[in-house]
Amino acid sequence: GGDAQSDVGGGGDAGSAIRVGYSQLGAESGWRTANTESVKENLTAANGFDLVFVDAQQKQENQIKALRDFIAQDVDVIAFSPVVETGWDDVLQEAKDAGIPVVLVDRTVDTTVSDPYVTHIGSDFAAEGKKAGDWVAENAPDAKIFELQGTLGSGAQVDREEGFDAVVGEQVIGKASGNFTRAEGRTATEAALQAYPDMTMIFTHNDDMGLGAIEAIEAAGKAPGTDIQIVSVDAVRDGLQALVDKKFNYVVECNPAFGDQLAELVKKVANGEDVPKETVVEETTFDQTITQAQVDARPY
Ligand code: GZL
Repeated sequence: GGDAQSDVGGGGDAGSAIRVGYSQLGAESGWRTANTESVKENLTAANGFDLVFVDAQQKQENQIKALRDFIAQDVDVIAFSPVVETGWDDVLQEAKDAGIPVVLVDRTVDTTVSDPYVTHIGSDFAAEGKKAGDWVAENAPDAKIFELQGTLGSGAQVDREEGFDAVVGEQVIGKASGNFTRAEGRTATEAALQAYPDMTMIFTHNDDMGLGAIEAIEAAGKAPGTDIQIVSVDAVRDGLQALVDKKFNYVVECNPAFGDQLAELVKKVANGEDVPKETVVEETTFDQTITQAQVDARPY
């Protein structure tokens, strides 16, 4: 009775491994590789999982194909981090019709399917954008800001932009996407330096694009962190190193290392136990008071 999501489970009974189909969106950033490591370190055979892990190289059609393969294999649980928010209606309905519970990881979906997933674990991206905006309002109220956006249409991009712009949107003089990668962050910044010569700050939706921006700013003979300040999100080690080196000015942490919490959630889902609809991972912020020792101690 009920729809598939309300009587989830029927998955791993006691003893047999829980078969998890996991669609990871790509390996585009330091954050993503740390997230993949955390998932693989926790959803192990020793922990009772049989993990089928598929990387989509940031292509939605690859993720949809992977999800359909998981449905065909009748896995116990599907987990995925959607590269963009929309375009999942058909495959989410197919998973629901197949009675396979879906666990949403990291990024978010915008779908017409009712009750499309059992639980979501990830960051509050709007809160991350707000934290960055609050720092700018406090420390650089006259900054002319270029916003270097993540993958257009991804939950992380949409919500970080919303959170940031709600605080200091009137200081934003231009926006362009660098697709969360270092290389595209560099090319987008090269163009922005031409288009917005009066720019004094870049708000980048992740560290990798910010590191590309540093390359472009230095190639243009300017000093990142002073001529052009940089506010970033993620706090992977390379981003925090840029902060110690005074090339970044402020970094909002986005924590990828929630594989342990994910493993617990998946176990409960497979066993038909109640789980919270939402698990927001803990994360903080960093400024230039950070020490080299703190950076060296970071696990990723
Ligand atoms: C955020 C995650 C984002 C990171 C980027 O949870 O989806 O995707 O901020 C990554 O580094 O590419």
